[in-house]
Amino acid sequence: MDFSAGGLCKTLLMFAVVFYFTFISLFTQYPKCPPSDFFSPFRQNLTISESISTNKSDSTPSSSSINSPTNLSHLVFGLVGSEKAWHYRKAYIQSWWRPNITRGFLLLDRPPTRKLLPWSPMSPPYRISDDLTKFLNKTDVTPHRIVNGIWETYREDHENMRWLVMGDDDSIFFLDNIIDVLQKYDHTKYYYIGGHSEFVLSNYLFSFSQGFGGAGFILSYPLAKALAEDMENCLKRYSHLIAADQTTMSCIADFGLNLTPLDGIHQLDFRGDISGFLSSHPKFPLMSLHHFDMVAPIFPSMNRFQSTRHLMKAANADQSRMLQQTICYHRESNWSFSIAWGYSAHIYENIIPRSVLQYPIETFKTWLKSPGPPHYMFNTRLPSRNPCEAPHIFFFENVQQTAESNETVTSYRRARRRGLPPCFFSGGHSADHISKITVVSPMAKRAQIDRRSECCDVVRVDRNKAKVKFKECVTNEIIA
Ligand SMILES: *[C@@H]1O[C@H](CO)[C@@H](O)[C@H](O)[C@H]1NC(C)=O
Ligand SMILES: *[C@@H]1O[C@H](CO)[C@@H](O)[C@H](O)[C@H]1NC(C)=O
Ligand SMILES: *[C@@H]1O[C@H](CO)[C@@H](O)[C@H](O)[C@H]1NC(C)=O
Ligand SMILES: *[C@@H]1O[C@H](CO)[C@@H](O)[C@H](O)[C@H]1NC(C)=O
Ligand SMILES: *[C@@H]1O[C@H](CO)[C@@H](O)[C@H](O)[C@H]1NC(C)=O
Ligand SMILES: *[C@@H]1O[C@H](CO)[C@@H](O)[C@H](O)[C@H]1NC(C)=O
Ligand SMILES: CC(=O)N[C@H]1CO[C@H](CO)[C@@H](O)[C@@H]1O
Repeated sequence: MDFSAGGLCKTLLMFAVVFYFTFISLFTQYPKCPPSDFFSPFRQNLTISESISTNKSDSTPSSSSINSPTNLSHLVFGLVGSEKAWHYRKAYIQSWWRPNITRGFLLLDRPPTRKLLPWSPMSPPYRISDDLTKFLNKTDVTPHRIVNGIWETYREDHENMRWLVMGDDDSIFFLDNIIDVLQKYDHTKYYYIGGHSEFVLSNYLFSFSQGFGGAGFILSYPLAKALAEDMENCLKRYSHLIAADQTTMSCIADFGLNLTPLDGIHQLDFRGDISGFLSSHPKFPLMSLHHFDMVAPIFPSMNRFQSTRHLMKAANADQSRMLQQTICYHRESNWSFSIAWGYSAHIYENIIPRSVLQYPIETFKTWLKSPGPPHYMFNTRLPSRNPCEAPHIFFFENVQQTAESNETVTSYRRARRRGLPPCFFSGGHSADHISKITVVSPMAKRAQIDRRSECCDVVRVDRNKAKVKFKECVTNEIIA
């Protein structure tokens, strides 16, 4: 959801009005609703799902398939787009969509023009969204169309669906990680999984309780069904709201549910160079990235689409390590290495603790003009020209996997000269001569996705190269 910086005051005002009406309507309407009417469908369906999940001894085929591990066939995607933008945004979706394997639909506002036909088999199949103008008696129904996408996707395909994933036509999803994360949740229970905005003000203006739709949000089957079947009421109930994600959140809240926010789902409400953010990703599997149109290309000397495809090269080799920050030290020269696997590698000419390196360097700008800090939902480091604080920066170049050695080797190439003298405080060991870093990691995907980071050793530093090897941390190993 975009709104211009100039319109901030107007937006604030609008939201004040919207919240006022929401507040009023909450307190005037709901007491009139017979409570049984309002909650009984929810209760009833909860009971059904509970009985399924608790009756584990039941060995009918339907029950065993309910307990089998979640895989890609259980996910259905609803991607809301527009015909106009699809001409170029299809490149984002095609970078991760697996034709004939990923289930789901692209929901377009109008039929594709001849230029898009015949429809590419590499794209998700498309459907044309319902016209809601008569139903809502409104001319601009864009936010409602987005919400109604939940129903439109559900009605097309929900057989054996466990999770409904809603996103935009420029949402980039990391399917293997999404599956790994969802396997930890019971799909027969009610779940509304999503992500906050990184920009504090976006959460404040829209809601801290909503999943931002561009980053993608995920509904478990019972919730998707309940919401889809209640869609007409939902749209009517909140027809005064002007933001889709807020409408979705409001309707879900009425089922008694709150957001489960996850750290791997990224709206990317930034402007400019987001390399600092991507280089200090939180310790959580990367699930989605959004707003690639709004930020600078993430790799130097590549455009946005090339950058997306390049990032996916690493993701296709090993999603479990994607962007995961791994830190180790080279004592002989007092250097710190910080690797954001598949994206970047940094060398600092100083020993800097992990507690500091976990903060992104603020290479990016705020999404909107922000009156003052806090701008972000995390701490940042300011870019520095101090040779003891400024990293040498390398970007992902290549990935290779060799079955004999069971290893994945990624390489990272220096982006530009740092243009600073060495850090004298730590011994004056310049890293200017390093032009490439290779990182060796196990080929097996990392299973312990939500606990500690991996450890690493700097195994070699020679004339122009450095080599880093990942390993599991020894019990209670201190990375310092
Ligand atoms: C659980 O399974 C048993 C037998 O398999 C069945 O008799 C019982 O009704 C089931 N309970 C529920 C709550 O479905
Ligand atoms: C996914 O799980 C279902 C069982 O729910 C199974 O029938 C199917 O073969 C699995 N698909 C893959 C690709 O593993
Ligand atoms: C998808 O499946 C259809 C029919 O089974 C086939 O004709 C088509 O070539 C497949 N597309 C891709 C990209 O594999
Ligand atoms: C539709 O909206 C217009 C203007 O807001 C109003 O005059 C008209 O009565 C509405 N029609 C219906 C059917 O609600
Ligand atoms: C590769 O790794 C897998 C699992 O980590 C292991 O089972 C296999 O024996 C390894 N193969 C070689 C050649 O080391
Ligand atoms: C590392 O830096 C410390 C000061 O922080 C210094 O005392 C030490 O001699 C340096 N080690 C090397 C090998 O330069
Ligand atoms: C809200 C909701 O989805 N309610 C459904 C619960 O399940 C019954 C059937 O058992 C449906 O009729 C309700 O619509």
